[in-house]
Amino acid sequence: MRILFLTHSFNSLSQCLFVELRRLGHEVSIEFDINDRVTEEAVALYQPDLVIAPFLKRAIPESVWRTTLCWIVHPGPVGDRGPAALDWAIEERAGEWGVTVLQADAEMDAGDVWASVPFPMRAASKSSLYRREVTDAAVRAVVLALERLQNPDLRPEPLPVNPDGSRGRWRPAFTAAQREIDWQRDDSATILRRIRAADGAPGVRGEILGLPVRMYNAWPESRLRGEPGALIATRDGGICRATIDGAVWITHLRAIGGERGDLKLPATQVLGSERLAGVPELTLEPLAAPAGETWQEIRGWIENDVGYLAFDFHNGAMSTDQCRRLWAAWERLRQSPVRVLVLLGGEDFWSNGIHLHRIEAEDNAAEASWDNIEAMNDLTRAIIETDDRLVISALRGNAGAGGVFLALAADEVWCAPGVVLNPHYKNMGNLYGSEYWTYLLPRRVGSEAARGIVDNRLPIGAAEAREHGLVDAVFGASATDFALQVAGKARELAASVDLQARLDAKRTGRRRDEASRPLVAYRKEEMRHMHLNFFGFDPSYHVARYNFVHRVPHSRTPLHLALHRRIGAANRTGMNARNTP
Ligand code: COA
Ligand code: THG
Repeated sequence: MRILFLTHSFNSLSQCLFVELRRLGHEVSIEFDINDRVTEEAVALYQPDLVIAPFLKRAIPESVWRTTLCWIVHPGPVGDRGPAALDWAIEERAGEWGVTVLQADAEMDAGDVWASVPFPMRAASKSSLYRREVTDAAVRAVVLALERLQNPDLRPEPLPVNPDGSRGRWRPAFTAAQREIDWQRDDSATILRRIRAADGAPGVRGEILGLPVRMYNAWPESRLRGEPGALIATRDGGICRATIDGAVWITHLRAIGGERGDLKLPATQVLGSERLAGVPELTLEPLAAPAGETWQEIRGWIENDVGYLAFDFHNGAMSTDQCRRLWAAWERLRQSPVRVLVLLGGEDFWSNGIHLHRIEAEDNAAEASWDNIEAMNDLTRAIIETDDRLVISALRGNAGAGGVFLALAADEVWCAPGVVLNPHYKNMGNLYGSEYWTYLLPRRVGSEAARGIVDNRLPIGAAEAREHGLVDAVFGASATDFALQVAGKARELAASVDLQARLDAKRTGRRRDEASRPLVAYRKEEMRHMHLNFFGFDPSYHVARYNFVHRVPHSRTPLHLALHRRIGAANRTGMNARNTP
């Protein structure tokens, strides 16, 4: 089928659906929801069999849904309606939730139901649920709906009508007052729930040490105590705030009304050292198991002769200091005698490369970008040059840009089934990219495929990545199942009789590569390009970064996504756009 995605942005859910539908043989083109006229134009150009709205905040115009079948992917069970479905599910402590594919009509989210897939709720933030459970269920629901569409005997079900004639249950957006926290009254569980229901956006408003802020990314703390509302500790940029029955960690804040008001930054950076004077920094040794529940960004451990390093950086973004800390943890882990090391990344993201928000907050963004890339490169090199251990990257979540190449620095890359990779930099203002990608990508896929991957700028699903040789193995029924199986497979590797032979071969291979072209030469050449991107005349990267971190709405759909606009252009010039990426 010819499917048009009408979407607010090409977010993780739309990307996952995109790779899965293309895998099923459908052609998918994308149009950002800019205004009704542009939407009508896209539909006229492409004449899709079906419009799918994976992530849409506005109404599809009647001119479109009357003439073309349109499906809304709603992150709620059958009957649930409105713009804040997950916020309500978290706040009301739903035990089970779901994703429903509804047909768009005049009344928002009240159209006939094509499919619905349930999932068990987890104590996690809205964005984490969205990226994992909701995305998995959305793919399954759309696939079910497509099966139903192929079968003329199966038609969609209308929503049940209420006694007053309305359909389903409409629930409005949350107000700021509904999200408010009373630190003298609310217990830790309530506070966690409030912040999680508002995470990644819009955050919970409040005041900390006199500064009006929005709070993000909260984690339980089971040991520290203090006066309710007081800040009792800091750690790696996060703050620990006492509650009436314990304490919680809050890792990120946005200052309200500040000069750089809408940047989401580590809490301690937003509050500043003056306000935080007297609050102790409670560092944690990354390889020591923490006592009780707490927040720890980098955690390493050894189990069954395998060393593991998990790094759960918020949104997968890795600032200069986070890269340095991770590198230090890596070196610590290397001091142990284990011969298999597994890089686990985070639960939601493996890594998304340099930290664009932190860079944006610096006075000299070009210098900050340069430093961050150098730190990513140092870390990547340390992994590539680890020639006495077998290194595995195990991707439980998505990776983008430099984060993908960091993963490719390992000897083997394993991937959970729903993972989406974006192994390219060009979407960020035509960045050339570093992290030794010019060594690591052709080494895996060959130079021609490498060029295709970076030029196409499209997301790549786990299965396709496996076919390209970008990753070595995809297994497990889900990300959770994958994580369970990783331990078993790593343990097998550590116990395998040919481990020593593999390590010998690795060392020989690395020496051969180094002799043919040293790593430093790759880095130097990449950084020559990066210098132009950061310090040169063309400001594209700085503009793209500004738009990204400030969430500037799209004003057009890029042509690499809008197939229909390429076809339009090709028809006019007599070219065949479908075959020209
Ligand atoms: N630096 C800082 N923040 C980043 C980031 C990065 N490299 N990558 C992602 N984020 C943040 C986003 O700002 C967003 O923040 P918020 O929700 O807390 O406001 C959050 O991660 C999620 O990203 P978003 O695009 O909203 O949702 P998604 O998970 O559905 O989409 C991607 C994922 C990969 C499409 C998208 O995050 C992306 O393009 N990232 C940029 C990758 C990049 O260019 N990295 C650096 C270049 S070297
Ligand atoms: N039919 C048509 N178009 C649609 C839907 C539909 N477009 C997408 C939509 N479903 C997805 N669901 C919603 C439901 C409600 C709202 C937005 C998307 C909503 N928006 C508020 C507004 O527009 O004023 C803003 C809410 C907010 O603050 O976030 O109420 O079924 N044709």
